[in-house]
Amino acid sequence: MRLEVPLMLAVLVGGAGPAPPGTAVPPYQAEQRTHLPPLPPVVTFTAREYAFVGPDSIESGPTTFRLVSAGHEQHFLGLVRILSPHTFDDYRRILTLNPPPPWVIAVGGVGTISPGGIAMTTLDLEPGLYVMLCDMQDARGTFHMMEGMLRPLTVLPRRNGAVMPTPDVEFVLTEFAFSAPAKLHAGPHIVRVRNVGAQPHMALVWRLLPGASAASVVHWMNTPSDLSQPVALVGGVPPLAPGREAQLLLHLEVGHYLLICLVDDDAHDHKAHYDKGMVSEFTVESPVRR
Ligand SMILES: [Cu+2]
Repeated sequence: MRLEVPLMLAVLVGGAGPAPPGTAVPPYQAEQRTHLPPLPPVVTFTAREYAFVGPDSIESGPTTFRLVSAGHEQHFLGLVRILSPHTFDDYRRILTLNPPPPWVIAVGGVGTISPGGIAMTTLDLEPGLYVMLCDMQDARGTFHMMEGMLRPLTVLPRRNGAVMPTPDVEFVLTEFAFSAPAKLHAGPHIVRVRNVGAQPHMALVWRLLPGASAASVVHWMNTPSDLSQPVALVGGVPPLAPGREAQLLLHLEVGHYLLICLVDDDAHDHKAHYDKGMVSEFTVESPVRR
């Protein structure tokens, strides 16, 4: 499945940033400046085997991370903050530590997308050092982050002045459940995703292929020999530390979807959160009213 850029965001991409001196300001930009608070800038990262292509630094404040999958494998963009005085090299040394030390804070990112897909998440980031990573595995079982999909991102002290857009939907994450609407209308949505629990959680969005259900997806997840992927991956929010939030920009088509959390319960038995209840189905219906 390919996500189209919502109309609102298409306008935003075209209108982001000030015009160079001496050039005419398009009418919609002038209108945005006088009547609306600035929307978050959109920063594009392209994922391929095995690298993220995109800027090394961004301004602080609300920013929309747009992940474009240009490869032939599934990728995501996980984002963690590294607290000072720790460095990127410090993080490399503890990459496989589970759970990570307290100076590593999961701040979300853009959830896994199928090859050719595009997904977007808006995050309000404080200045500091961050790391982007993808820990999907290749056909030999090697994590993508060991093959190049691991790089620092600096969030500068200078703020971009943007404000978070007003969401129309909310997904709330806790141990071990999603609180989310059972039905949504097709089309663009801004979803506020909040972790109110005591553990990190994620909210990946998977579209169920015909015949699949939450139960059949969990069975597939727990059966490594089953290679029938019954879902299309349309993004979502990778792990978010307790108390953090993100905004998901979804352009939903009619169909059946799952929210799923793949985090392990490291505080207890190391079982996956989806095995403890963090899998939730929702239906997307046509917005046409009869
Ligand atoms: Cu969880």
